[in-house]
Amino acid sequence: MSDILPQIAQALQRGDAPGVGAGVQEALDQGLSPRDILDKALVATMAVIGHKFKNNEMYMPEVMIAARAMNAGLEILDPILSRSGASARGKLLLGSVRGDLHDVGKNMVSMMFRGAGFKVIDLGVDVAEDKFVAAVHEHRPDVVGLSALLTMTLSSMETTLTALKYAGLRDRVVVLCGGAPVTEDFALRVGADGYAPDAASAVERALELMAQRRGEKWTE
Ligand code: B12
Repeated sequence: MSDILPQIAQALQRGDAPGVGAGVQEALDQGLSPRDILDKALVATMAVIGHKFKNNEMYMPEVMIAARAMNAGLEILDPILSRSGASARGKLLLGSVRGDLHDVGKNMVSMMFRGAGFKVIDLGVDVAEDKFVAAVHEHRPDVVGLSALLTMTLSSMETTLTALKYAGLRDRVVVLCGGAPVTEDFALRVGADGYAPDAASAVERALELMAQRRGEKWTE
């Protein structure tokens, strides 16, 4: 097997979006699995970038450009990983909460849910509480997914849940929280139904919680 995965990793570290795109396409053409490309090249390298950012070996503009390159890779994998013949299994409304501009993890969550047959409405980043409320009114989702990557924006998760409660919508939806600083404890404390540590387990958790809500046990 060629060394295409390290090449993608290098392009991602350089923030070379066309390079990441071409590399991902090349890896697919070579028959590598989309899951391996995602996990072994893209997600693993974002973790390295996160480490460098933390240690001041990479700075904001570089990380921003790398995130853009990561999203370019995700865009190519998206139609493959989210391809599904299943009719809509449910509807997910998703967004990064107010004050939070991180979207790479959220985009992966979107992709996994679409792959599992969900219809996904993605409100983007820095989504204010009233926007979530209006969108729940409009789209009537089964699940609302809140993403936060900053300790500082964890409070926006809480205020979003409060806003849903005051709008009389809280009991109509399953609310799932996620993002690096989020824990199950925190999610339950602020009134969400649950938490998932990553995009793949988020789908399982959502299905479980949806089944509980219907008072039935999920079997699959
Ligand atoms: C990329 C990045 C940025 C980019 C974002 C670009 C973009 N388009 O997303 C830029 C450069 C803009 C940025 C800016 C900032 N960042 Co930043 N950033 C990162 C970095 C390096 C990677 C994040 C990422 O993409 N991870 C990869 C994805 C795949 O992982 P993930 O997001 O965790 O998502 C997974 C799970 O968490 C989960 N998940 C995510 N969302 C959801 C939602 C649901 C519903 C569920 C169930 C699951 C789920 O599933 C995902 C996939 O498995 C992290 C470091 C890190 N280690 O996380 C710092 C980090 C998050 N940033 C940090 C900081 C401090 C900032 C800034 C404040 C810096 C500054 N001084 O201004 C600003 C704030 C901007 C803002 N208002 O949001 C800190 C946060 C510290 C903290 N705990 O508060 C971190 C941890 C870096 C650090 N160690 O210091 N950042």
